[in-house]
Amino acid sequence: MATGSGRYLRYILFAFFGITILYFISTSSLPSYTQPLTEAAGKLSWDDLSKLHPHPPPPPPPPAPPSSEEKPKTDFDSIADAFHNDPLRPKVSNSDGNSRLDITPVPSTQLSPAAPGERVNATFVTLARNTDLWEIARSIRQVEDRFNRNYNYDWVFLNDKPFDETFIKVTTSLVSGKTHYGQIPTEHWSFPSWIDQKKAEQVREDMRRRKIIYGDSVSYRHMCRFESGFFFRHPLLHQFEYYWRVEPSVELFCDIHYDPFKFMKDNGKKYSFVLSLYEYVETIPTLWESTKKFIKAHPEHIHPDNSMAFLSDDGGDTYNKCHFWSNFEIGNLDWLRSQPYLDFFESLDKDGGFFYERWGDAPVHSIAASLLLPKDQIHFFNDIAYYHVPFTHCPTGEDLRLKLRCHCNPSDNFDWKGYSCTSRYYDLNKMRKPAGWEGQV
Ligand SMILES: Nc1nc2c(ncn2[C@@H]2O[C@H](COP(=O)(O)OP(=O)(O)O)[C@@H](O)[C@H]2O)c(=O)[nH]1
Ligand SMILES: [Mg+2]
Repeated sequence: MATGSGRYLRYILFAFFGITILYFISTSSLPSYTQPLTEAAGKLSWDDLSKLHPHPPPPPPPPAPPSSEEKPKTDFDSIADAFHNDPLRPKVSNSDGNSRLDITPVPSTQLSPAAPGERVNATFVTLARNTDLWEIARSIRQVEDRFNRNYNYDWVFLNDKPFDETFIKVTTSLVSGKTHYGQIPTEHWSFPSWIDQKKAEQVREDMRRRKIIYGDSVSYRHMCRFESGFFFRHPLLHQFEYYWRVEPSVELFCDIHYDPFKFMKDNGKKYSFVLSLYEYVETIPTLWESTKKFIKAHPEHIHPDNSMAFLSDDGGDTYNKCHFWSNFEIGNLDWLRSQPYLDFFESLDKDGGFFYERWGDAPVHSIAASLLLPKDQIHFFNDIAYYHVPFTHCPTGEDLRLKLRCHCNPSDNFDWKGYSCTSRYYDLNKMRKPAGWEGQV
């Protein structure tokens, strides 16, 4: 019996001892949880918490005043505080009903404040396939970061097929202006009735054997013809006066510190370029013959102050193959829609060289600009630094490059190299080349 009651007493002592330890553990850990929760919750009131929590705990004691030894707040702390206190940040609950903070910052809908001042009636324009999505995404991001995030111009996308949902979703998210998506009508992307299909096929086969770049491609020819004669007639472009063409995988290396559309309009410019070079002669053997035929048929369209000296070294007898590289261009749509340009395109189109050879839109636009426009309506943008494989335009002049935060290597600049026609453009316009050009020849 004595042994039995002793054992009983031991059980009671053990139980008492265990309960006491548990009490100390639980009470000593409580304050360190409640304190940070109220700080971190910021604008979350206890009323809010009680709505989230079915059985709210009692309100915690007020926080102790900071001691004099408390560490002063660093900048990082105040950034973190501002972040935690952001009233726009969503406060969410765990599946168990406990409140917690979502630590993912909320994206802002406003990328950057818009630059003050008027906008021109202008748009970016891109011809692309759905498969070009990630390459055009890179280009858009560069154009937006360097310029358009502050100007919010629209962007027109054109395709010979319908754009898919992903293309539309991603590009819409990248462009700060409005986006428009259009399908090209079949008659602007097909063989015209007067083209001999057999002859065109033989040409492609011959060019394939001679390994001429894109020589065997039907779609590339439709693309060149469309860019030469039809993109500016697409209904989505009717409302605009200026366009800026952007291709997939291009790069912009410097900040654009003003609105090039406004520059074009204010200065009466109709066409502009950043790179120029010689065309691959195998793709245009009879383009100049066709051009001469047009000059004869429409002398009234040739401007007296033209840039024939850019195209020809013998007063127009032969073509030197110089052209502005049209994967970048900022231009006036009304000029392309004007009678002189339309007559020029129609005359070339009837001769069939888009299919019987492989005429590119770059020499077509360049010949038109050089013959139909006065010299002072063509502009060279030295300050827009640009890359399209394989050529770079990196502004000449260190001062300019530093001010514009350029990241191109000046030694990559193509402007003054032997295969560029930009020196010729400077000479015929009697322009002084930028300081330092001799070092880049
Ligand atoms: N929708 C569509 N766009 C095309 C097609 N072929 C080329 N493009 C676009 O036309 C432009 C020029 O084509 P690209 O491949 O860059 O030619 P490159 O710069 O001459 O080598 C780019 O904007 C392409 O996305 C095509 O078959 N369909
Ligand atoms: Mg390209």
